Amino acid sequence: MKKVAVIMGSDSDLPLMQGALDMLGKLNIPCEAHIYSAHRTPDAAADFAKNARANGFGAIIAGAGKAAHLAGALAARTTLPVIGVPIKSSTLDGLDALLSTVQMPSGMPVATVAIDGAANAALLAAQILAVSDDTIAQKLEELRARQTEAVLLKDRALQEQK
Ligand code: RP5
Repeated sequence: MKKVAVIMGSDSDLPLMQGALDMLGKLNIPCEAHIYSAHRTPDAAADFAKNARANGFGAIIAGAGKAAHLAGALAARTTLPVIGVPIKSSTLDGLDALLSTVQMPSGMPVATVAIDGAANAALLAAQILAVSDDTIAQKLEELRARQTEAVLLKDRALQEQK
């Protein structure tokens, strides 16, 4: 099975990015987490991205805050799908990170999820791998079914309050 990389710009991003790691764990998808910064460790970030496909990764999740260029910097050095997570870690409430992550030039896509959307990034990575992996596809179906059931249970509880 292909691995998913979860890269974050700082250790201060870990509490938020843990949401992606937890979701990948729930789906039994092997993953590796690293702290690499587009600005503070540009060479390490570039080396990771350049070698990611050869090292068995199928998708990269990149979370960063402020001037969040990490996802774009990784995407520039690999043709693996890169999913950006803009992180709310500044006085601008994450809008800075959202724009820095999502506004990629044409020819260089980053699939950007919502501000702080780490769990959704993991789900999207799983859905990408599931295109050619039936085990992950099955796990995703099961997760969706549980999610549906949980919402319907809440609806039933609401109806009983009336
Ligand atoms: C970004 O700056 C990081 O991704 C983090 O969200 C933010 C603050 O980093 P620290 O100063 O806490 O290391 O590069």
